[in-house]
Amino acid sequence: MSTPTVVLHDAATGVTLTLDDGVGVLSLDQPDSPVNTLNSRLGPVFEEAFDRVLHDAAFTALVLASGKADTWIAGADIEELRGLQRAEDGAALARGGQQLLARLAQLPKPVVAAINGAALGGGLEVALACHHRIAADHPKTILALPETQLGLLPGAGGTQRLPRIVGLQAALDMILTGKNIRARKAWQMGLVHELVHPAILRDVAMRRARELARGIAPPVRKRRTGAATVLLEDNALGRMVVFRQAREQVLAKTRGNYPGPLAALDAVQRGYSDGEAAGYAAEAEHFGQLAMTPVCKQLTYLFFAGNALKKEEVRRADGTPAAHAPVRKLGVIGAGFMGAGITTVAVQAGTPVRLKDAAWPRVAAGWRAVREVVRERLRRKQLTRAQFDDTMALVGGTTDWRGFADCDLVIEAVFEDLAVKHGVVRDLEREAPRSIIASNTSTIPIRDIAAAAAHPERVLGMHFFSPVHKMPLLEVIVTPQTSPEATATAVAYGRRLGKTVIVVQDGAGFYVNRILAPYLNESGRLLDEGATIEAIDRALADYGFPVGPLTLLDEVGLDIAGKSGPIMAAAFGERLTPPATLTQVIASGRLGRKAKRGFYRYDEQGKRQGPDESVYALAPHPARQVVSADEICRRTVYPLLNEAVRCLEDGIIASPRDGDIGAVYGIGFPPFRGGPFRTIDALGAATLVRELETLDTRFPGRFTPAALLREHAAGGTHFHP
Ligand code: 3H9
Repeated sequence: MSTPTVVLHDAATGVTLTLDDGVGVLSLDQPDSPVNTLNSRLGPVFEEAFDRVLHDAAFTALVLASGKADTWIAGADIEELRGLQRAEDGAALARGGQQLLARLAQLPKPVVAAINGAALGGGLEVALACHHRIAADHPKTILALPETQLGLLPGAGGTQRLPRIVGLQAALDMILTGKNIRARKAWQMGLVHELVHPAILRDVAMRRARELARGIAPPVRKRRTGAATVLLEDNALGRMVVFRQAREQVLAKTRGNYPGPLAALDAVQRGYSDGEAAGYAAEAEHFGQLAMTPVCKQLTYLFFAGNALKKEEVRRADGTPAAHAPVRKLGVIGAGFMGAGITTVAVQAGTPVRLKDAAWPRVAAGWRAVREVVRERLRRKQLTRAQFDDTMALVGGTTDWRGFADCDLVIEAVFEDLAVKHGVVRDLEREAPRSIIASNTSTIPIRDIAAAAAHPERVLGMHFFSPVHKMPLLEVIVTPQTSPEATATAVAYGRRLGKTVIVVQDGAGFYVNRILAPYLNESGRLLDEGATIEAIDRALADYGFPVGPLTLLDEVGLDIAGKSGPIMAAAFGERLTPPATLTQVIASGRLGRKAKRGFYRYDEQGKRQGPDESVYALAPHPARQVVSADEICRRTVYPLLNEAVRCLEDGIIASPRDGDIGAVYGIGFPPFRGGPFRTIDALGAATLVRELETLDTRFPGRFTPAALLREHAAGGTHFHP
């Protein structure tokens, strides 16, 4: 066996072509980057490598590999896409990518992709152009076309190649949702031909390349297609049905706010109706146009803002980074909905948890709630049976303080009552003397809770959102006394749980609930004034929220939401005082979905029926009238934006970026708008001030523009440079 010889190496791009016993290995290991991305410098280097393989008879086949441990190729360099100035440039970039991959696909020698990690966007498009795909069976191997999540569409042939490989419906599902496909699923759906242990990926890829070069057919798993799929996908009429349904689903889901999926659908359809060349042309045209849209700009902003936040260090007053301690064992007090949710994400991250409640039946209910979520992952084959058992073995239930002495962090999720929380703090300082004490309160100021502590420097808030295993945000709330080390530990641990963490200063409602308060209150006032439940929810879902505010209240639970009203009113007076109907609805005993009675009616199974019109009898004016969607959005969203600025002004949030991320990840503020501060920048601070002043004239006291907003309006400046 000969030793591999390096035929080409380009240090700037990290591309190396070696020749190993007749097989070329083209590997990418981008310097100074944790991932491989596709940038414009790569094109000419790849071209040169393809030429060598094509013209040099010593190469009988080619293997494409990544030099990174966990990613194959993470797609086009988003930073470079952000720099595109004109739609024509975007379209040209896409055409360039298509042509390069067409060359790869047309190489007359077999090309094998050895996929050992994330193959995303343009990365997956490279793999799709290869003749044979082998994936490492590892959790880090994910395949996806996430471009629509960035406001784009796959621009390097993905809309044309994927349907022909996995079938139309499976391809549309991937392209329109951008969802991640794990290695095993990719193999089952025919997206990759083989699945192998990561340790032998390279060897199998080399062997397969040699066999293919000798004309030996590889073992191929045949994609199973049911009769219904054949009926729908193998003829023009069936495909028309598929495209129509997909379009309806996209419109129902995006409400027309995201142009990417519709453009992708058009490109796929053109490929079928007018031929592949037309499909490729449509793909490139759309790519260029989408890259220029505000939606794309906001979504890419969120991508980079989220990444920057992930890496930000907690600093001491002198500017030096604060060290964080490892959380080797976690205590959770209170096995209710939130306590069980926190336990779930902690054990899934491998942390042993002591879960304490006052009585065994409550502990057992908490344990069952954890098991339910973990078992769902087993059912979906995201965990093996052994992993499931290992995860559940990390949950230790208790009704006393045994096992707390060596906890590094304890999160309390007990009843929202200050006296009860004080008792917990005192007990914890005795029983878990070296632990950081975190409260999951959503309403009580942390400094009030810390007042009972002998060591307030170890007390902070960790505000998780419900359901904990699904909601991506964590607010870490600090008081002036919280030590930077305690903060750093809570932040690092939150990140380990997979959460996006913002650090906020203490204050009623912290950040997320504070900006939510005027939004929810105003929807209640609109109800008082005669707007219908559907009109309010529809207007704000159309604006881009995942659900309308009254649906949100039903989902969260009216009792839970009702708790913050008096606290916000006490802290901020008239501006954030809840309106009559909200208070009445809560007082009438409606708890929302969990009690099958709220703003909506629910059947016995808890399935939502129509709005509950008997709510109107609780309003000061029971008669209903038409209120325009525009009025509803201005009344609810503008005070939310104004309150976000007040939070910045008051130092609750550290930056507009944190305010944007907190709102998008915490309450589902429409991502395509980039967050409250990006929305203000797009609207113009001066316009918002004018709008708020008009509203303030109609409803004195609730819409007074924040001073900082006025400053930006006067200076014509933006929150984001
Ligand atoms: C596309 O492909 C268009 C094509 O169809 C058509 C072309 C013609 N670009 O997230 P991490 C950086 S559109 C630039 O912390 P993880 C990231 O910013 C693209 N930078 O790691 C960060 O930088 P820094 C479609 C990128 O392990 C660092 O890498 N692709 C890109 O948690 C580490 O990232 C996507 O949308 C990129 N494409 O997750 C995939 N990818 O250290 C986006 C990563 O300076 N990427 N970076 O802050 C991801 O989803 C995750 O980064 C990934 C790794 C799963 C890969």
